[in-house]
Amino acid sequence: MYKPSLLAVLLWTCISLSSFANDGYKLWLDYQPISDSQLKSQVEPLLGGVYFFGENPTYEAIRKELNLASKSMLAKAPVYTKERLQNTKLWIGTREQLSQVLSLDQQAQIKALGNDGYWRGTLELDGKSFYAIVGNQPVGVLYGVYNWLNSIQSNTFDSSTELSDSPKIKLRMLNHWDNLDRTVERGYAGFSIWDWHKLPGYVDPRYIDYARANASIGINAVSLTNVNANALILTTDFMKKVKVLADVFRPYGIKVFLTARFSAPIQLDGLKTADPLDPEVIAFWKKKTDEIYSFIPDFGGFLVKANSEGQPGPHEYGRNHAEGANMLAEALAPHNGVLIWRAFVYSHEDEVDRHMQANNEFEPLDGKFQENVIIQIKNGAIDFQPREPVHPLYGAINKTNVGMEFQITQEYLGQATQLVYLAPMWEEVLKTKIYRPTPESTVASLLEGEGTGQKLTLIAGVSNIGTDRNWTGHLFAQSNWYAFGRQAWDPSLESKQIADEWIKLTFGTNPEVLTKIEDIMLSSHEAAVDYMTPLGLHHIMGRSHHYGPGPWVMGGRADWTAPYYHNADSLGIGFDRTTEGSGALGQYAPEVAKAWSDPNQIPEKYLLWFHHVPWDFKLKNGNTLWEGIAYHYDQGVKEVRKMQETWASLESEIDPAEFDHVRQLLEVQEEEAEWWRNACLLYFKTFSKRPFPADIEQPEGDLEYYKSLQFPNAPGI
Ligand code: BDP
Repeated sequence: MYKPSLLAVLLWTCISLSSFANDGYKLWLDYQPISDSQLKSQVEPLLGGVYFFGENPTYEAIRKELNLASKSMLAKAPVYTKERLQNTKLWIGTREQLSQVLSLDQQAQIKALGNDGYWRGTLELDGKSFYAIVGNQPVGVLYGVYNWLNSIQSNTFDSSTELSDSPKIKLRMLNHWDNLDRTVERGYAGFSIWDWHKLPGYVDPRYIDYARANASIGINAVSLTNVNANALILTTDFMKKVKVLADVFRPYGIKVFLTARFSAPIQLDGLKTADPLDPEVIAFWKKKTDEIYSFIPDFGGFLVKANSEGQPGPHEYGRNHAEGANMLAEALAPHNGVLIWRAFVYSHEDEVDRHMQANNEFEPLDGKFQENVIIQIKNGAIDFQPREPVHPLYGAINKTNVGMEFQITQEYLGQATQLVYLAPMWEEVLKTKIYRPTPESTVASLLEGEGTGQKLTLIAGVSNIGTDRNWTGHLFAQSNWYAFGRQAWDPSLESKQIADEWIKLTFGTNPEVLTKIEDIMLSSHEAAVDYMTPLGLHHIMGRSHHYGPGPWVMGGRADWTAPYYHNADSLGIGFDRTTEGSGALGQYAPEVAKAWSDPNQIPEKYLLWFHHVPWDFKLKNGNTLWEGIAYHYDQGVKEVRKMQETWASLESEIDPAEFDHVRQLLEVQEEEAEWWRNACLLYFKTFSKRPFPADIEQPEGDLEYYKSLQFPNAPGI
């Protein structure tokens, strides 16, 4: 008789345990078995009689999703019926397809929801009731189905309640900063998921899972390549590869965009110039664009970074951004394509405060861009800092389409080792009052086109996705992808509500787990700001890789050094952007400029962003500025320890693999938070020459040691 050795038994145990472990691959689409009997009694009959009104590739995608969900939630496949009335319970179709069974009122209500909207609820016909998921277009139906599945997973589904929703923003877009060699600029989750070498022949199933994940949260556009662009993506060989991705994404309602390198006419066709007014250049882009559309008839358009950080652009030829953008927009217009032009434009040759340069470039051009151009503006004027006041370009231009650029990848927010839930930061930006173009305007209302009538609306996020098994490196970084999609769909959503949704989908519906994880997530951003850049400090990260603290970073171009931003000296610290300083505050609406010009009135979180303040300046709570800085750094570390404790208390409730993954990373985060606190406080003390408050954990270590640290393997450069 075969007797297994101890080793074999151990191995087997490991294998079977690991097959239960959750590696995070399924994201928030990990359809758990339904344990609640009441919920099951509602869902089971519906999936036992599904009827589709018609056929198309998106319905095929829905069918695949229902198969997956049903097998996992109910341990059986759904039953699809061919006859509308017999044995059917769940109806899926468009408003037009269901027009015979919807009342005129219902049809009008659904029509008003637009292309991507959906309605779900119960319909009565011939004394029988049916649950229906209806959209104006198949993609709206898809969103409705995902919303329905989401409600089942979070145990909120109730067939007697009608529900409808539609997005407030037209383009909800991921910007990948993926290079053609599969490295990812500012990528902390492995390599690019676009396997250019194996495309077009091999379609990695991951592309489909990526599309499912995006569609489930309403993302409907992706730019595949880095904004620091490589012209080769525009060659015919690459178009064939991109076409395959576009074909995979189409049923999921996702359009593909590419980044266009402004000098491509020179690099690809050997032209002598890339001058946007040159007839040969114009002809090049027209031909190139027509060729792309011959492969991808619904190609979204181009995303362009020009004349910034060394990228080529119209300035080389004495042309402005509008001339550059409009030339490309004209090539796209006959195909209904969109040209997204980034406002992240600054130059070290310009002596003016970097904060002001984008406004200086773009305000005079307001109204001069073609209708199919969107100016994509980062949330703040410097660069995705842990906390950044809103970009003054919002509201300053209002005769041009504007769109938001957030950064989901955590370049400045802990990269792959830190748990930082970003939705509260985005919510803060979206809700900021900007008073232009109307006295009520907020960033969100402007993005939605209120007050400007802007039709082409956009919220983009720089992707945090890579080849890591769990897609985003840190399990909790998945919540940022999720939250981005939700906020882009509806910028008025609260970050707490989104956290709730994600937690239920990821960890289940146990209320204790929910409350604890919510605490961790909702405190995480403020904690990171505290231990990195409190009170409006900014851009004091390590050189180039931006990993860890580097308030001492000097040398090279001034606007890439830390002292350019913190200006610490024996008197005080901060960047004076008042009229006595750079004057950047004058670029905001007068209401904002006035309130923020006074160091005693400005919200303290932005104090050092706009003011150079003496070390003994009195904060609202009576502490001096120096004490306040020290308390914030200390508080940040304490918050991370609290997060660790809360997580530890959840051990019995969380999948062991997930639990341990997060536990280990929180340990790293604690060390990194301490490092930030120690290094920054020791460094700033060399200027303030004041003691640390006695009741904080005293910063340890030697400043010279912190300065000497090198990270040649830091990812994402
Ligand atoms: C900065 C990044 C850099 C990007 C740049 C951009 O450090 O890698 O190329 O933004 O947005 O945050 O273009």
